[in-house]
Amino acid sequence: MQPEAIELVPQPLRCEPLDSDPFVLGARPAVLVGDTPDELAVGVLAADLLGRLTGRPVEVRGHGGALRGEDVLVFRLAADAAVPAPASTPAPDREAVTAQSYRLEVGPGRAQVSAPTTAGLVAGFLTFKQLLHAGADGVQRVPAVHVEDVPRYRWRGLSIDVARSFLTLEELKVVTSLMAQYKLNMLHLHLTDDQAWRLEMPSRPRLTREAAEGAVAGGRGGSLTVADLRELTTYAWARGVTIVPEIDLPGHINAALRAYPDLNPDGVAPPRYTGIEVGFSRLTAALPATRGFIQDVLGDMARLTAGPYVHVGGDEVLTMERAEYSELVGAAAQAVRAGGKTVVGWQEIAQMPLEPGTVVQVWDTRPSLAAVRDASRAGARLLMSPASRVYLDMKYDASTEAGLEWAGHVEVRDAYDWEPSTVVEGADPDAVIGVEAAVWSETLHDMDTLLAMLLPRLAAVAEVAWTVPERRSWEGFCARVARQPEFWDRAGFPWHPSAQVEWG
Ligand code: TNX
Repeated sequence: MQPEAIELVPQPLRCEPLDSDPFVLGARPAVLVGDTPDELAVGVLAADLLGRLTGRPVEVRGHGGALRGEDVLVFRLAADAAVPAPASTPAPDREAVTAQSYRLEVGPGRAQVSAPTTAGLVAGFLTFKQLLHAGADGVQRVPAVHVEDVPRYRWRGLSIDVARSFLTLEELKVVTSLMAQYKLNMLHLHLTDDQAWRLEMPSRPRLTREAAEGAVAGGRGGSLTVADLRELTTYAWARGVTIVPEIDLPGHINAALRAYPDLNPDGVAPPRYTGIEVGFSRLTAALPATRGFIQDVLGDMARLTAGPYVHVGGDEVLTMERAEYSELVGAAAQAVRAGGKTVVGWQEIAQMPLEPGTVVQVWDTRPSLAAVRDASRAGARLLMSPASRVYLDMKYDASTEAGLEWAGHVEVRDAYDWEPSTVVEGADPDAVIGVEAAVWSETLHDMDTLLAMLLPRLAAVAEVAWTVPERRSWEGFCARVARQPEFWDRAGFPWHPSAQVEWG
């Protein structure tokens, strides 16, 4: 029997079609797992998805629990299943990346995912799911295959701006499962901006009481409760995704200035802002209320987030001297560290002294990046989000209805054909922690518009972040991504039929 073409996005490290019969998702599939709660969680996720595909409930049992005639999907948590990190993985992340690796072995009657961690098991299952296609007879099959896979970068992110226009908890879950489909593992939530404050802060209840309903004109208001964040965190965890919350300061802060008038030099709350200009609002270091505010909200944020990172923003403060900027961002960073978390900030924070390990998110490649280069040599990590490549709120071309154009048009090939380690000239390649796409919502006010901006470009960025350079090619990506609309259409996701890809 002719081995079928294996079309995966992102492309795995190694993938060998086997010359045997496929795995058939027949009348009696079952999921078998080891006896840890984590394995059970992955098993339940898998059984749920397979159950939806087959229209019948799928049982989860222990490893010895297969019944005769069942087609089994087996999950095995095992240290010896680890696939070593590739040579192009930055040295500090070798271990973290290996922990996300998996092996997948598919043949008739049995498919097995083995991995050293739950995150690896989830990644392996999502590969299995991508390989599952319905034949002309309507039966779902996975070709016989052996996959050994490990990501290049530990941080494969998507940043979502819920501040300019809100997304509900349920919508954020949809985004999270789409991320997981492409093995993206960091969901960055831009929770605050001039227009609104979107997350309940226990120490500062006025933020969401007074400033949650704002939005860009035409956008949506709303906010997440602490319980919502907890629910999203669990949902994301089960799919291998960690949440990175951002509280943006000392600029992009008009919403907070409205809720707490004592943050304004004249003590007067400014009006609601619904425009799309940036850089006009600011905290003021000399005011007595400012320090306490920073400590309260970043202390809350460090406590509320389950993941290891808190993003403090720091971008586009156009009206502040460097000393005051350093004082305010320094206070934010200190509050994050006091809460036991690692600081992330936009590239502007590289102009001040940083603790080693701080993550600097590169977004604007027009100005000199000498300060970012120097920070990387002094121990900062770099997260690559060059706007001209991965700002997925940029129009594909002049005919795209929604979207901005300040960083140019970003076609699928632009999002695909670039190398993260050369974005910042002279930076230490070992400093690169990963890649993150971003969607800003000034012009994206509903899920359908957002999804058509993400698809197919999110798949392109995911491959940049996951796949080693020697396994990547634009032609290869085109051939593989052309099969993805099957999933998008089944989920009812709108997508952009870019003319750069020959859709099957
Ligand atoms: C730049 S990226 C911004 C955002 C805008 C975005 C629009 C960054 C750190 N700041 O405030 O929403 O451009 O593309």
